[in-house]
Amino acid sequence: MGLFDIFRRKAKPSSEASESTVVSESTTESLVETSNSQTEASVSEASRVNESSLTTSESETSLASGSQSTSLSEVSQDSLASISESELSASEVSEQSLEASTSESESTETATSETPDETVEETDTATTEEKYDQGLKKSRSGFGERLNRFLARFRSVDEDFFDDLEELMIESDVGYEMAVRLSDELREEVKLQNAKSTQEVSNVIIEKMVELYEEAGANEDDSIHLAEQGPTVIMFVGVNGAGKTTTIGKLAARYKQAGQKVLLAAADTFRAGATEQLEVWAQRDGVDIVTGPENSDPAAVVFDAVKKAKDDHYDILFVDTAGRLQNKVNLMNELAKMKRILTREIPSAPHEVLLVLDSTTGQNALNQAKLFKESTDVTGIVLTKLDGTARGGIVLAIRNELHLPVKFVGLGEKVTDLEKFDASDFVYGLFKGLVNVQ
Ligand SMILES: Nc1nc2c(ncn2[C@@H]2O[C@H](COP(=O)(O)OP(=O)(O)OP(=O)(O)O)[C@@H](O)[C@H]2O)c(=O)[nH]1
Ligand SMILES: [Mg+2]
Repeated sequence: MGLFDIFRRKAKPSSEASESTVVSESTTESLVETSNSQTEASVSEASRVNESSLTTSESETSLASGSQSTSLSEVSQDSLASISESELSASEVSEQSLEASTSESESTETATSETPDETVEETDTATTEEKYDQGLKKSRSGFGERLNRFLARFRSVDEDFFDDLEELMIESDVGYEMAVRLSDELREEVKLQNAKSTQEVSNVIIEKMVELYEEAGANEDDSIHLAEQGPTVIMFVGVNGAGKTTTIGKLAARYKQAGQKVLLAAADTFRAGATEQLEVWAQRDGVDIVTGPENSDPAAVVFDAVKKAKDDHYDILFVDTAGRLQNKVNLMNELAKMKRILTREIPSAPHEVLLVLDSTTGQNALNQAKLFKESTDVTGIVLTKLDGTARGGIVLAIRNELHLPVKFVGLGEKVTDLEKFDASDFVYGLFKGLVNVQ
C-alpha cells in the first residue's frame, strides 16, 4: 500500500472509515486469531544461514559504550555461521563482546524494584493508532519535525541538499546504507516528479522512505507462530535492560485476556531479583510461573516449565532468559541448552525466539542484534521504548540491515503499552502532520 493511501485512509473521520478500524484493531483476539492462521508458517528467518560474522573487539568497545558506532564494517571473518544451535563452540565465540555490551546497563540491576504499577484489569480505551501516536511523539518531533525544519531552510534542491539530508537520516538512525540509498533514489525521484515546493519535496522524501521500507520487508513474516497443537513456546532473548521481562509481563496479560492458559518460566536465574520481578508480573497478570533458585541451572527451570506446560495443557509458555552471564560464550551456550531442552520435549519448540531490543540505544541495538542473530535462531524482534527515543528511524534500519521482522513494539511502561507491529500505524505515527495528502 502506498504512503498516501495510508494517509488518506487514516485521515478520514472514524465514522466514515470503516476500513480503518481493521488496521487499528488491536484486541488480543485479533492477535491470537492472526497467529492461529499462521501456524504452519515457516521458520525461514530462523533457519536462514547467517553469512555475516562476529564483530571484533573494536566494535565490542562501541557496544559497551553505547556510542553511535560505525564499526559495522570492522568485522572479523570469524564467522559463526557454522555453529549449530546445539554445538555452540566456546572457542569460536568472542569472550568479551556480549559481556561488554551488557555491562553497560548495570543500572538496570535495580529493575526488580520497578514492578508494574498497573493491573491487568485496568481499562485502557486507547486504540492502537492512538498508542502509536502517543508513543511516537518524541520520534515525530525528533525525526519528522527535524526533517520539516530542514526542508523549510532549503532554497534549492541541489547537491548540498542531498548531502545534508543524508546526514539527517543517519543521525535519525535509519542506518547508513538506507540513508545513502534513499538520497540516491530521491535525486531521481525529485526530478521525475518535478517537485519544487517544500511540501512536494517532503512528500516525495517520505513516500520514497516508505517505499524502500516496504520493499525491504516484502518477504517478511511478522505473524506470531503458534504450535499446531499443544503449548506454544516463546523464548525472549536480549541484553539486560532491553525489556524482556516487561514485554513478557505485557504479553502474558494480553494472551490471558484472550482466554489463553499462560505459563511463565523464570529462566533468568543469574541476575539477583530477576525471578521476583517476573513473579510480580505473574501475580498481576494472574498467570502461573515456574521458578528455580538463584544461580541454579536455568535449563532446569525450562525443563520443569515445558513439562508442566505439556502435562497441564497450557496454551502458551513464555521463557524469560538472562540478559547477562559472565561472558558471551556462557550466554549463548545457555540459550542453546534451553532450546535443546525445549525441542526435546516439544519438537516444534521454540515456536518463536524473540530478540528484545531497546530502541533508545540506536546503532548499538543493531550491533547487538547482529551478534544474537549469528548465534541464536532469532525469529523476530520486539522493539521496546519507542516512546523514549527521538530516532524512530531505527525501525527502517532493522528491516534493511537485519531482515528480521519487528513483531511487537513497546510504547511505554504500562501493561497495555505493547502493540503488535503495524507498519501503517508506525508510518502514520511518525510522519503525521508532515504529509499533505490533498
Ligand atoms: N518507556 C519504556 N520503558 C520500557 C519499555 N519496555 C521496558 N521498559 C523499561 O525498561 C526497564 C528494563 O526492563 P526489563 O524488562 O527489566 O529488562 P530485561 O531485558 O528483562 O533486563 P534483564 O532482566 O536485566 O536482562 C524497566 O524499567 C522497564 O519498565 C517500553 O516500551 N517503554
Ligand atoms: Mg529480565
